Amino acid sequence: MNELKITMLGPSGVGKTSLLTAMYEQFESNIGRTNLQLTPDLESSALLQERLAQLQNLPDSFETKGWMASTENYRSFVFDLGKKGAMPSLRLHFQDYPGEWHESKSSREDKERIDNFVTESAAVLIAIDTPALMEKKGHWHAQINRPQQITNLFQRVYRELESPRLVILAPVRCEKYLQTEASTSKLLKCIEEGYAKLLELFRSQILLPKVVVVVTPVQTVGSVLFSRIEEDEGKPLFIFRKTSHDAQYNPSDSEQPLRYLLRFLLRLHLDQRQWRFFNFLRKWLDLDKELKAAVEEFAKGCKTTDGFEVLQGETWLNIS
Ligand SMILES: Nc1nc2c(ncn2[C@@H]2O[C@H](COP(=O)(O)OP(=O)(O)OP(=O)(O)O)[C@@H](O)[C@H]2O)c(=O)[nH]1
Ligand SMILES: [Mg+2]
Repeated sequence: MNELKITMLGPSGVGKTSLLTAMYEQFESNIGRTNLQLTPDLESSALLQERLAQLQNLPDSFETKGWMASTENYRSFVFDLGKKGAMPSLRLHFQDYPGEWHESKSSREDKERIDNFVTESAAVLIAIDTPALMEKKGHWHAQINRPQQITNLFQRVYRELESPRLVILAPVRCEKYLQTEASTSKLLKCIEEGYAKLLELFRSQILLPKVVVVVTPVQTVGSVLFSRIEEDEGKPLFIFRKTSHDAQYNPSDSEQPLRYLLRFLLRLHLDQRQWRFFNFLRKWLDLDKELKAAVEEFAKGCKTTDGFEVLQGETWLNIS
């Protein structure tokens, strides 16, 4: 089966694995009407179940620390996409590594592996710890989200790109900032500022025609709001609170990155140009009109308001 790789990019603890979990979970619960099925392989399925249980059972008040050592090893999550009850036609391979690999203390090999993941990926999802970006005028942003290092990574990897690529900026833990229109536009403004150099690189003459950049704020839990930052020996603890003791797990828009991904792939399929990287996509949906219609229906649900924005490369998302 043809396989496409996607990298979950971001330092330790920003929420890569939770984002992936929520994305799959909401795909499953939102997809009801469409004739699509996303099936995790054995290993991925077990891990997703455990991570989902964690997200569903967060305590009333808890903290996250951007500086904690990862407890996870490199994992890849494999999903097969197809019609319900039919043989799948495309394998999506999400590479989810421990964010620790970005740190100076990690080995050169580990750092190189991240570059290699991005090199071979059709799409990259950058998980952004939103409170670190927004609170205290972004005081903790550099330390926790490492935007400069991420920019450097793309400077190394996105050279002489042969085919288009999709970059999704996914602010997570952003419940608090999506409450009003004013705070939502502030979130977008802070992303443009906090990732100014990265976005400038993508907007450069050579990359602009090839790189699609979208912002998709994802509420992986929904019922938890950022409350405050406490400092412990100069290190930040981000304290979160449930909106009420019995507030239920209530994720919102977590499947949106997948909708954008499929929209991009459908567009490449329709394009019919020869891209070495995506050659197999030209035939992907030719034999199965129903699958094509299902992918199209799902892709049409990409949001473009309430904090969602296509920053560049709109033509690569045009499927009409
Ligand atoms: N407030 C809040 N906390 C979350 C949310 N999602 C995840 N968390 C917490 O953040 C912690 C870290 O998230 P992970 O998804 O494991 O982060 P990661 O980027 O995969 O980290 P590494 O695997 O170490 O690189 C989790 O253990 C959760 O408790 C969310 O939507 N809101
Ligand atoms: Mg992880």
